Formats: sequence, C-alpha cells, structure tokens
Amino acid sequence: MNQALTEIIPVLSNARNVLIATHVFPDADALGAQLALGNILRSMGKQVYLYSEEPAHYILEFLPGAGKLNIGLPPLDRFDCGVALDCGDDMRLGEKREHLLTIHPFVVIDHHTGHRNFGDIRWVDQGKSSTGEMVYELAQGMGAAIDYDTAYCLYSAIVSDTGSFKYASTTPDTLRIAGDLIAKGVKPAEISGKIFDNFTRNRLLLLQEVLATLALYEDEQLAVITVTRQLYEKTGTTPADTELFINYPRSLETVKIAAFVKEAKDYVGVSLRSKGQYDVAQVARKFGGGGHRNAAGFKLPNKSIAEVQKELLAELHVVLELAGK
Ligand SMILES: [Mn+2]
Repeated sequence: MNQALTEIIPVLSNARNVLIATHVFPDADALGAQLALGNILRSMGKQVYLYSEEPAHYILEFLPGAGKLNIGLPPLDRFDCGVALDCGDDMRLGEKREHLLTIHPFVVIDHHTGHRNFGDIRWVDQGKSSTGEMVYELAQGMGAAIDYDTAYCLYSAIVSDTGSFKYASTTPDTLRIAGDLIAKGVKPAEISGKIFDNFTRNRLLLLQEVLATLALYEDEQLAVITVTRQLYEKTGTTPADTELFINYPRSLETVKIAAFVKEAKDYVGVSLRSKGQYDVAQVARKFGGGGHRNAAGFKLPNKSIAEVQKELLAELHVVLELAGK
C-alpha cells in the first residue's frame, strides 16, 4: 500500500470528530468524494461535519446527501481531525482557509498536478484519475463498507473527472473500481444522465451563445470560447451553468488545446483543456493558477477579456511550438 495512505489510515481511524472540506465551487469529484468520505467515516462511528461555503449547486443536487452539507464554520475546537479533498492548494479551501487549517492533524488527499503542499499529512498522487478513486482506496484500506449511496457518490466523482473514462488519467484501477461500484448497484446510465445530460433550457441557450464566440488559431489547433456577464444576463444563467462547456471546443478533431475565457465581476477566469503531451498546467502556473497537464485554470483580476486573450494566446503559442515540433 502507498506510504502516505498507510499514514492516513490510523489518523482517520483514531479520529472521533472530523471536519471534511473540499474546494470552493465544488465539481462532482470534489462533492462526490466529500459526501462519500462522510458516509464512510460515519459508518465507522465518527462524528462528521461536511463543511461548505455555500449550498451545492443545483446541477449536483442529485448526489445523495448534497442537500445536507454544513454551511459555514462551527467552533473548531471540537474537531480532532480535518480533511481537505481535491484541493490543489490551500487557497482553494476558500475564505475560511486560515481557520480550517487550525484543525490538527489536517489531512490532505488530492490528485492535482502542480499540487502545492499544505496541511499536516498528505496523500497526493497525480496518477489518480480522481479524488473519488482515492477515497475508494482509503475505504478499502480502512476496511470500511461502501454502501449504495457512497458508491453512487464515488462513481459520480470518477465518471465526471475522467470525462466518462475518456481522459488520459483513466487507468486499469479506475475501471476496476468503477466496475466494483457498478456491482454495488450503481447505474451508469442514470448517473451519466445526471452529470452530462442535465441541461435546463436556459443553459442550452447559453451554450448556443458561447459556441457562437468560437475562435480558432494556430492552424485550428487552438480553440477559444468566451462567456461575458452580459450573456449570463441575456440567458438567465450563472457561471455554474458553463460546467463542461469547454469539452465542445476540445472535441474538434484538429484541436490540441481548448481555452474557455470567463468574465466575472472582479476578474477574468480561464479554463484550459489539452490532449496528450500538451501541458496546460504550466501555462496556468505562469498566470498564478494550477491544475493537471490536460486540465488547468487561472484567474486574472483587473484585466479585460481582450488583454487576457492576448497574453494567453502568446503563452499557448509557445506550448504548441514546443510540443508539436
Ligand atoms: Mn478532481
């Protein structure tokens, strides 16, 4: 068994009152892993507090237990262990990160490339498809049973973070674990429907508007889509409705790197996706962000969309030149 995992198992086994956090604006991997670990620790007789800054977004409400997140922080002295799941760095814990990190021991479980160490005990493995996969292995290591709801959350985490087992991060272990979760009664078609075929009418209208912004560069190897605050207003949507939109420019046969430029109130955010050896995590880090080789992002405050696009195109040009020749 992995060395870090052997350190974490006794810590969690001995803890009695555990706070579990994940990153702000959680995706299905983050929230699925959080809910699953909560169930697993409760089944071992522990008190669990599932910390979140805000309620789960409606797109993730289908996850069993998503409606029962604990919003905000209680007095922290009651916790004898904290856990951060799927957080590439402590900033991702959100506004209360400094408070959260006063809990000791603080356990970190993550799979992001470019992970920046924080907490007391870390299990960081960039070879894992998802934090859901890691929580499954943790449950196995602790000898904890995985019930149907937990299997449902873990399968959702894994299928989401692997883009339906399509990304390079999908390993034989990923598929073996997914198979075991299906054997526990999880229905792949049901979960795929919830994660990938979950559009509201307004969200589809937003997609239509965003796809109309598609711009291609570098012999159609680079695709950029853009969303403005005005488009959210026009379609009655929010930033959370853009989840997975970046897969559309990425799906173009010639595209090596796809970028999604998102205007927010105080900053411009950029999500990057790439195929194969094209490393977008290094680009994101240059702009103060992070992520995996094939999926990364960053935010720039006080810049216009045009300025961000110009700087981004220059950096991505370099990546395409270096990797492609
Ligand atoms: Mn993840």
